Amino acid sequence: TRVKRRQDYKPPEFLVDQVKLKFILDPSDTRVLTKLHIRFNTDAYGNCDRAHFHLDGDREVIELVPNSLKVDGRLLEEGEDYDLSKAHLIVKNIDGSGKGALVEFQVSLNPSKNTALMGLYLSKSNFFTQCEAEGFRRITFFPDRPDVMSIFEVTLVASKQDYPVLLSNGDCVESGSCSDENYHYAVYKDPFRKPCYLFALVAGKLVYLEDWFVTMSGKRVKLCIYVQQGNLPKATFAMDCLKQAMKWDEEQYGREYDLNTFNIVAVDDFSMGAMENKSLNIFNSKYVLANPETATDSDFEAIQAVVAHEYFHNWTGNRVTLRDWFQLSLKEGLTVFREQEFSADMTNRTVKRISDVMRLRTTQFPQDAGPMAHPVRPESYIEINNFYTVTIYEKGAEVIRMLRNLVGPEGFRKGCDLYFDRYDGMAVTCDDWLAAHQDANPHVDLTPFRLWYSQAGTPQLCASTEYDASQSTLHLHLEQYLPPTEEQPVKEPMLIPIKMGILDRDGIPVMVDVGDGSAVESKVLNMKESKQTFSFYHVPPGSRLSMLRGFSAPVRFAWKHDQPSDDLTFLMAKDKDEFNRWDAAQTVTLRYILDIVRRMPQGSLNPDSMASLEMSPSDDVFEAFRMTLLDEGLEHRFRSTMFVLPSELFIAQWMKPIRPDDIHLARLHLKRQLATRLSSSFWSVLQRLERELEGEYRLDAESRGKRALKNICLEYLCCSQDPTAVSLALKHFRKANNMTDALACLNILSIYGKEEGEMALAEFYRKWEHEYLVLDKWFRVQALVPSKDTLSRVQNLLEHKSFDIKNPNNVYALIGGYALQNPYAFHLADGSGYKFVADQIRKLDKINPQVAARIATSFTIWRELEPNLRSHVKEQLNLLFSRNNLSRDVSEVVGKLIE
Ligand code: HT7
Ligand code: ZN
Repeated sequence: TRVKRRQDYKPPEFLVDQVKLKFILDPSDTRVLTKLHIRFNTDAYGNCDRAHFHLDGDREVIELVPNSLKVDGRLLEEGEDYDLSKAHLIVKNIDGSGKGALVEFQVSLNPSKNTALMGLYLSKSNFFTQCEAEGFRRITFFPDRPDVMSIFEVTLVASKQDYPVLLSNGDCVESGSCSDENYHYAVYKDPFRKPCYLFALVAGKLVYLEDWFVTMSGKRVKLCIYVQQGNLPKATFAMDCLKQAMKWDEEQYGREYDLNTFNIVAVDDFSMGAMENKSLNIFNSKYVLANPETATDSDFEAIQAVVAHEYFHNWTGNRVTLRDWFQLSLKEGLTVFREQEFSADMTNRTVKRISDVMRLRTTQFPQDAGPMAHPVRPESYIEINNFYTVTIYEKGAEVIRMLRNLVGPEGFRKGCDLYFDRYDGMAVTCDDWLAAHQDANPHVDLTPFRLWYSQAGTPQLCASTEYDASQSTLHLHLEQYLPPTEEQPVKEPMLIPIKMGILDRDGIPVMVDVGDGSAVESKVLNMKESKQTFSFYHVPPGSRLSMLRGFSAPVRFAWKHDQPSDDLTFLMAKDKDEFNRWDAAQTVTLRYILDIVRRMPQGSLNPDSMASLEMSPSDDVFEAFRMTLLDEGLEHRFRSTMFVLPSELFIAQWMKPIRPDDIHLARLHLKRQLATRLSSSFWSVLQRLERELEGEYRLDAESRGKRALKNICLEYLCCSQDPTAVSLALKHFRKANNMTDALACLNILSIYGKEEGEMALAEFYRKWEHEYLVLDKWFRVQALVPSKDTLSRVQNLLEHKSFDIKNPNNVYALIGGYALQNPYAFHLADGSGYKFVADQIRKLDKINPQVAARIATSFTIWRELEPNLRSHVKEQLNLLFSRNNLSRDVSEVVGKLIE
């Protein structure tokens, strides 16, 4: 298998100025007539006499129609004038003077066989495309790389009756009936040059919701969301989000939309969230369709985020695109960052930050610490589809956030303006991005910052303090350490911005005075060395530090000597930085859970012995949680988030070797203790919120916060094995007028109820049997039950008539839920969970390798597991790897895991 390396980049030999495509659409025999106006790249290579033009083409799915290949009208002969290999078409001896040539050919495809959902495929009998990253080569022969940018003109021809809607990028410039009256056609022109990964077409029976947006310069843009018949009312929320995003991008970045139409199309079969094809975004239907009965509050928030993300790509990704796929984070990290800020402005800034950080710490940190670690700008890959990772996306966004903090909001805006100005219409690199910011901010030296792009791994930051009472001076000693990774055995110290503050013993902020004449409530320390000391003056005795406020850098922070729990409960109650109040709660609970696990010999914890376990957090911990729960001055949503204990995957990062069962049981023990000790407070908050939420469902932020807090109270009460609470959950489940409450109760009942859980699951299925997106929730809830019996339930559900293994959403809900999000059920002592997942990976690999490879990442932490589990995983990985015909996707992941 060929490894691609960043340092091997060479500009394309031929450029394609214009692409004309004509699709004659048919489910099993689609014809694509391709005309390419090409020219030798004299800018990069000067003049030459003749050169070979290399086109990518996946010959497993596309076939060159015999006698169709011509250059400047001359029919070419195979062998003599062109060669075909498994993945290429090479047209020989094209003029190299830069004068240009017209290459024409026809290919045939069978979309009905395309289960990989890459290239042209069918979903519910409609045609869709997905070209990022390398799907265009499954549609026609083409130099399939992002630095070849062309003007596209696309003609679609299809049966009028079966495909009344015909869409492609840009504006429809012509349409009508064909000579055979059963067929019609539409011609689309996109005036912007674009790489082929942004090409899209859609054809089928769809209806649309229409609206308008007037841009800042007064241009009227037509907005359409296409869905299947019957789903129109579910598209209104996404439409509102789109308009919010368009306005926000104008206000925050001065970016205006550039075409007359913007279309979104929803599809049920899609490997990822959505795709930013120029003016024709294609979305996984779960990020478009919503109403309160079928979608939860979190679904609504996810829709808002994804609609905005794809829209923002119009500038960050489309207008300014990538030179090569190693630069993927240039568009993805930046666009995630833009979406995070948009969502923070639209919802609750602290809660959004907390949920983004939770995700980073639960999924990206383990990736960065294991065999799948890679830098934000990778150096090599085998299959680019494997690099749509939390590191590229979420860590990439953290890097942008640090950059903005480093140059300040105005400096950042100047840097962005320069970036868009300088590189509009070009295919560029992360270095170009940094160069724009450096040039816009000459007073800041960004050189040390560059390491964030090139070094993999999560820096560990260790702190200790020394207080000099005679001078009222506090010395903060910091040490950073970046563990070596396979590709980078020696790492350099990073530039780590640490936002911090000081609180006196009453919790009043102490002005941070580092002796530079400024005194501020919150200060950013820019740590550059591997060891560094910062001194603070005029610090009263008994003061405490609040470190890494707002999670100002993606690092693992720890004090050299554990903070006493009363320091943490003090911060929970008093920190001016709400994020750090939450983080203090995470630390206090994490420490307690780890304490139990470390003190108990392996295997001594079991579900029955937990009740008699004589360990308990100190009273001040319970009190701090009680105060938070009852504090009416805090937003409901924030209060509910404070009660989300650190996830099992996060806890595992602090334990070696990992004992998943013990982590689960210790966490459950803490949850039960909190539930029992705070029971009357949970009841009173719950009852009050029940009253307040009575009546019609409302989607506003305040009501969403109330529902979140109400449902977490109910969850704790059920966790304390209070039978009244379980009956109440069943009652709530039955009378719920919205999916948020119904699903929360279903979840609670399936975990803490007995027959109530089974009843609720059966009732839920009967009610939603015909709602595909709701059934996904039903599959996921069952996959997430933390029980040793979950495996057999998941196995049975695979055979369920509503489950379709070809549908990625179904797979992620059931198999992904089990393997990636339910450690207690997945890590079974006899290894049967691993065998099951490995079997599914083999099956999925034949259908959709990209999805199979994602499921395979469930083994990322296997080397850290306790020996028995480790040996079971190893056996499965070896078996998987020994198999012939694995896709590049799965073999790259499994190969890295066993390396
Ligand atoms: N840029 C999009 C990436 C994407 C994708 C990649 C591989 C295979 C299928 C895919 N669908 C979408 C998504 C985004 O970040 O906006
Ligand atoms: Zn994206």
